[in-house]
Amino acid sequence: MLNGALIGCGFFAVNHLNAWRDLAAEGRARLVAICDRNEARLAEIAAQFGIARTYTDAAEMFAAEKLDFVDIATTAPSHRPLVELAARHRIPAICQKPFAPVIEDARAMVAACEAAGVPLMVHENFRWQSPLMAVKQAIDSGAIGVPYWGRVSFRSGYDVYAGQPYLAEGERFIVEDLGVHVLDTARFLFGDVSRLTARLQRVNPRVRGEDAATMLLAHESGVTSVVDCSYSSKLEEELFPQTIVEIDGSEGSIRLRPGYQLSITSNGQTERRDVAPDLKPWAEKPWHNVQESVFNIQKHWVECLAAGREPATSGRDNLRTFQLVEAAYLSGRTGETVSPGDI
Ligand code: NAD
Ligand code: 89Y
Repeated sequence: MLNGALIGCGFFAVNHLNAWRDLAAEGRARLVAICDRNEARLAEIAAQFGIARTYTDAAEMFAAEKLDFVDIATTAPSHRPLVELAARHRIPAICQKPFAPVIEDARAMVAACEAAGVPLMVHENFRWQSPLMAVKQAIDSGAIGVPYWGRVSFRSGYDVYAGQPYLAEGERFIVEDLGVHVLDTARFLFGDVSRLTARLQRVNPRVRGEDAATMLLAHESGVTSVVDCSYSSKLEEELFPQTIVEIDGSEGSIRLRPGYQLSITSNGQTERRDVAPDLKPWAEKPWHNVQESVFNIQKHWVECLAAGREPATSGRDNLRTFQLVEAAYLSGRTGETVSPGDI
């Protein structure tokens, strides 16, 4: 059983706490301490999850606790100081997305953890959603031959600002917050990207940053993909937080449709499957897809720590997804096509 601590007990951290509780029940890892600089919130979460050791200061917690890992679930501006603090204490760290406000901070965190010899994983959980893992398995099975085209799409009108008011306030919004997941999913499915072109739009006047993005990606594998996301889509059927996927290959096609319906067409035959995620006892629709992926990524972290393996979404890996985010903002500003590798 690994002993961990959680820093940041806000809106999304409740999912981490529930997933850690499930992993503790499996005898894998448990939270022994939590930290939040908001005392009232800290007390509320401590009572809800029965965690006795609480701190308002992360440095005090590192000094007092004997930890196998730390899970950082604060928003991006605090990630670098907290990850560097963990590195100074030689404690393996998970860091929520977006990894950092700018790529220089992300590179500094990766360097600090490498210098300290400690694992670092970004909580980039969308590729741990079971429907998206089923799509990846379908590609890897060879059923559609060689993929040459894809679309990874997330379009919604869900009121994300109610739970996460800071999303409406930043200069950057949808690419940094949500597009990062969709771009990472495109990398997961089709591999690294050599060229990216983006068009960014702000549709909702109450939001400061862009709330719609359309991106065209040239993957090194030869796949051309379209990655699009929007929080200004007033649809007949609200799909939050589903990612819709279309893939065409030399011998067939894959479609992940609304309602988690997967179809794989191969040599003229179509196999249809319901790949809806599990509804964990603590999960709540429509978030259950994301909530299941939180459990999956935390379990992956525990397995990687035990085996001394690099996590799939290590800090180093996430730098390549971060380059896509920066490339999208650069392309959106200049209208030019950008090579993410040059960023
Ligand atoms: P939040 O503002 O509700 O919670 C953040 C908490 O961290 C607050 O309670 C705050 O007091 C605390 N905090 C901040 N700095 C701290 C510090 N230095 N020391 C101790 N406590 C500190 O934010 P949230 O909505 O829970 O989002 C947290 C992160 O989770 C964001 O980066 C967000 O993008 C991410 N998120 C991820 C997903 C996902 O699917 N991966 C979904 C939603 C949110
Ligand atoms: O913050 C975002 C995330 O990571 O997933 C969905 C979200 O909560 C709102 O865009």
